[in-house]
Amino acid sequence: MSVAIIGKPNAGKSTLLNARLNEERAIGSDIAGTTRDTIEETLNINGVLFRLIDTAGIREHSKDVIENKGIERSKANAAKADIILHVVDLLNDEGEEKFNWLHDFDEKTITVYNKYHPYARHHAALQKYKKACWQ
Ligand SMILES: Nc1nc2c(ncn2[C@@H]2O[C@H](COP(=O)(O)OP(=O)(O)OP(=O)(O)O)[C@@H](O)[C@H]2O)c(=O)[nH]1
Ligand SMILES: [Mg+2]
Repeated sequence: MSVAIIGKPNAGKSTLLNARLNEERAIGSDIAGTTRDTIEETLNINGVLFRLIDTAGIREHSKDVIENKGIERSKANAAKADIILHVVDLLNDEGEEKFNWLHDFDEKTITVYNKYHPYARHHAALQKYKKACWQ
């Protein structure tokens, strides 16, 4: 079962991968665009093998050639994965809107609301996603 972890730069994708693997497999940092290429690892959860794919953060208007190649790979991996984890940064991403192209994969997409912090309740993004967070 392949699982593509996708989202905007800095959303916490690599951190999520590392947390699930319990090791620092991918470099995570507060510099947007840290992951340039995809990183794959297998994870066995109760006998079910998952192939976790950490991807380059997706932004629509990058002028960086290498970053754009990474973004193309992110989208390609999302398209062919069995499951998409769409990581959303609640702390910093005020105007989060789902990527338009991601709607094609709604039935296999799980949104992961990341960076939830109680002290940030005033954030617009958190208000918007409050229902989803607490349901
Ligand atoms: N406060 C907070 N910070 C987090 C959380 N998850 C990740 N971070 C931080 O967010 C920053 C970005 O994390 P990464 O995992 O590198 O993000 P990414 O989505 O892989 O970023 P790119 O590779 O650039 O696309 C790092 O400084 C992490 O420590 C969280 O749940 N809460
Ligand atoms: Mg990363």
